[in-house]
Amino acid sequence: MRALLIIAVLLLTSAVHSAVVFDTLYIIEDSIEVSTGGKLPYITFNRTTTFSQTNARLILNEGDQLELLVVNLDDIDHEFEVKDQTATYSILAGNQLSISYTFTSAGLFIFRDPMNFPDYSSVGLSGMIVVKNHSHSSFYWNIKEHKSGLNTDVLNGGTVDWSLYYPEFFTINGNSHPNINTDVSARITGNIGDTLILYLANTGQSIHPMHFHGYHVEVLFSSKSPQHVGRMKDSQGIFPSEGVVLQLVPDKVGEYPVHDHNLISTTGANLYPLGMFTTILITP
Ligand SMILES: [Cu+2]
Repeated sequence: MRALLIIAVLLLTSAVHSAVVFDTLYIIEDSIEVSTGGKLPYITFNRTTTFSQTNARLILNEGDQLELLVVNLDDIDHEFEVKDQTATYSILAGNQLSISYTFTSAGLFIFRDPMNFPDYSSVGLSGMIVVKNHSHSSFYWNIKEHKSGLNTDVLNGGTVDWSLYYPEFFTINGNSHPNINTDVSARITGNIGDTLILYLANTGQSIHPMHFHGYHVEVLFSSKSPQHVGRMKDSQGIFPSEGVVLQLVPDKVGEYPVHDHNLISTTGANLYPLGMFTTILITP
């Protein structure tokens, strides 16, 4: 009886905090501008029918039920999945599909097109679902690298030889240095003693060891290596398809660099510094 009562209370508590969230993602093919000024063919999940260089992110609270409509505005058939969930859905060119998900635990989850993986995911079709259990200032990094010829091959229906993958461009939310610092959702800003939460999704195919100068961060979540939770780090390697949540509590003022410690990732077409390089800005 007592156990039943506890279960009833738990159900009631979760019902109070959770909500049904309706959202739509539009699959749109276009191109993004790379750091050297050229264009790269690209497909993204967008929040509206207008193409955006930044992939969509969906922000939920723990326990929320997501009612998601995915609309394929591309002339190519696509698929949809949330990584680590078993179901994969086919969405033919010009069609749409409603999908329901419930996220019972906080963290970071990658959604993507798994068709011919990693081809379509790598040309842009991968975004993040953030599931929160806090109200702290939060920052979001969809980190990715790009090889221009590969994107052209995928979009033309050609085959890709991944053994020849030497990416040339490196982005956070579709931007490279110095434009990352103008993305207020990406640039870490705050005051001494704040609790700042950083959500990182690696939607590329390379490992990205991110180095935080000036401060240490605590690992709150890793989809790949949960044993890292609780560790204090100044560098955190993010593996392909991994979602990581980090917490930064600044202890001093200043502007400090954050960059990918694999230094090719701080370049664009071999020019430095045009890649994954940004700064943290902390004020009193
Ligand atoms: Cu460094």
